[in-house]
Amino acid sequence: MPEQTTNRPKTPLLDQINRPADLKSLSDSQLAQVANELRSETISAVSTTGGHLGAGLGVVELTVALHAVFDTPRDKLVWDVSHQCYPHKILTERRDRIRSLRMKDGLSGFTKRSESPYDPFGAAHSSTSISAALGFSVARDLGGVVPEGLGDGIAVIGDGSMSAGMAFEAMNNAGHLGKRLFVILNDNEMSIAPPVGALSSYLSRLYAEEPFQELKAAAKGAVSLLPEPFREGAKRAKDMLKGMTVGGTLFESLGFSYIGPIDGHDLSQLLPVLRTVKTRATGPVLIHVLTKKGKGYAPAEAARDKGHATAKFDVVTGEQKKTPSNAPSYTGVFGDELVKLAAKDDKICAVTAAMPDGTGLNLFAERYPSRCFDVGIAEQHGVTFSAALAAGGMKPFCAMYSTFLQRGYDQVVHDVAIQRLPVRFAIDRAGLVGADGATHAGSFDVGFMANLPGMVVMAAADEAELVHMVATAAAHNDGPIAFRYPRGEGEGVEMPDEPQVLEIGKGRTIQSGSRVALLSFGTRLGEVRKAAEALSAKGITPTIADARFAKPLDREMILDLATNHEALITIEEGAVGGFGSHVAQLLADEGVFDRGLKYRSMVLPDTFIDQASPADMYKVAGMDAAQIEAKVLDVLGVATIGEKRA
Ligand SMILES: Cc1ncc(C[n+]2csc(CCOP(=O)(O)OP(=O)(O)O)c2C)c(N)n1
Repeated sequence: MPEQTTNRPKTPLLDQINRPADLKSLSDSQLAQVANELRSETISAVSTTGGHLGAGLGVVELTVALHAVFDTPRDKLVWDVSHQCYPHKILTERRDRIRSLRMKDGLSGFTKRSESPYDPFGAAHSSTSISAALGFSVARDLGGVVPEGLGDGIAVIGDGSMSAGMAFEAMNNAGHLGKRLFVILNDNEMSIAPPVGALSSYLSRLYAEEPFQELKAAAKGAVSLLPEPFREGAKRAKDMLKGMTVGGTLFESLGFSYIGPIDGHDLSQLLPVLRTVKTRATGPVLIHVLTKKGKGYAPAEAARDKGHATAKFDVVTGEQKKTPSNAPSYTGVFGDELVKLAAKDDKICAVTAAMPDGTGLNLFAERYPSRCFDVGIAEQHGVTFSAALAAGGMKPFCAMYSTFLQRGYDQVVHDVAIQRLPVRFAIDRAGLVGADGATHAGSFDVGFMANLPGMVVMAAADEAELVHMVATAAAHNDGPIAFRYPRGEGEGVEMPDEPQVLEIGKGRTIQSGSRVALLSFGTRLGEVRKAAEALSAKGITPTIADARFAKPLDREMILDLATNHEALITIEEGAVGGFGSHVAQLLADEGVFDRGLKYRSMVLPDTFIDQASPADMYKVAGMDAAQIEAKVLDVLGVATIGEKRA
């Protein structure tokens, strides 16, 4: 683990805090000092690991206040998305490992139940925290038993994540159940990109309106939750209440008591409010906290994304240490190609769910703002919206990460596939993604897309192939079509002058050989080529084919490979149930196994692989060049013969 001890910030008080209980004996001013030191420690740690910086810096005071007032891990503190959990990890017995964040065998960049009892619920996808906190509250009331005990359910959720349907489903249910539950709305007016939509404007209005003056009128609202001195009119209380909106908010209509907005960087506001609600609340309470993403670190505050995600960086200058790239990123290639096609076809439009930069649609949004839709963190809506755009004669590209598309699966089935609507799914972050770990791995999309009748499923083997697939998707009007491509940079191949519309369901032969055929689907092709080179040196020249399509399969090519080789091995960056399973089904149906073909399918193992570099993760998965080579030797019995001779 890279341990750099120089340039560490001085943190005398934080050094005495090993667990949240240690905060209980500190005065409020000492807690403020802990918060300052915690901020420095977070910046220092992330400078050596990279990761989510801005969100954590925005909740430093909130983290200290929550841990000082509530009794974790008995009280269940659930961080939404949990990309803001680094300060929480530092306070909850993990400071000694904080510089291993997101690395192989290190701490996860998200909360994780298996990592600590202080992480009662794992996350990484957004908008689950209110459901989870409510579940804990109900389990407590029903007599559920867990080792740390069951106290209060507390959800901390960002304004971006609050815009998702699931958060409102949970609010609706919580308001109905009326159980004691705390929802902290961490409103920093940022998602990854600036937040979009009506909810965001609504939240801004909540604090842009005239300060609330009439204490009397507030009496029946949240003020009844405040401690006596507040109601008696202590000056501070009055000042606080002046800025608060009480009564009549959307949240109150949903059955929550609403308190706020309060300054989330001011412990003298956070601590009394949290202490009060802890003492007095009987039902669901929403505390609206205003924070600044990236707070307290100028380079993060100044960044376009407020330091949402960063590479390792120099703490003094804020300069990120990025390795120069040799090839364009797949995301960029997709974004560029779509812009080019849209110039020639005004029916092409694009949909992203809060990831304009991550999906490369920022380029499209700049050029064709009226045809680009950031729907917020709302994958379900994004898919159905795309379906109706297609039904309305448009050519929508619904660009989502594989892992987030999972959220919109029923919509893919029910709204897109059953109605045979030509939505083009651009599936980014296919396969193992590295530091974000299992929650972000794009492992399942081939399985869940290719089993749908009428869905065309492609995977790009390199960036030139991706160009062709974008064009193929644009030209495909008969039904839905999906193409997947990984995170990161391409192979550095020559780019085509003109994109080619591929024939649906046709693969391509890369090299002809004998005995064994390696049938690749997606970007493992590079490793397959390396394996083939190593095998050539051993006198084995495999045939290599790029399937291009998992649905429909190139039956002719696959059956031909099966007939003319002793062994056939498929390889893909996905879980069981994907491309290889479809090939196996074809071979079984055609009776190929009856004739003795040796068939192997290389897929991700039946485990969730923890974070590491993508290369390390593929090694764990058994899918790098050396492992492909070993598989070939094994299936041909070469290793066994070698062993027998020895
Ligand atoms: C379902 C889902 N879609 C997309 C994302 C990607 N994502 C991670 S954080 C984030 C922004 C969250 O914004 P907000 O809740 O306001 O938190 P902040 O980062 O501003 O603290 C997004 C879109 C995700 N984690 N989950």
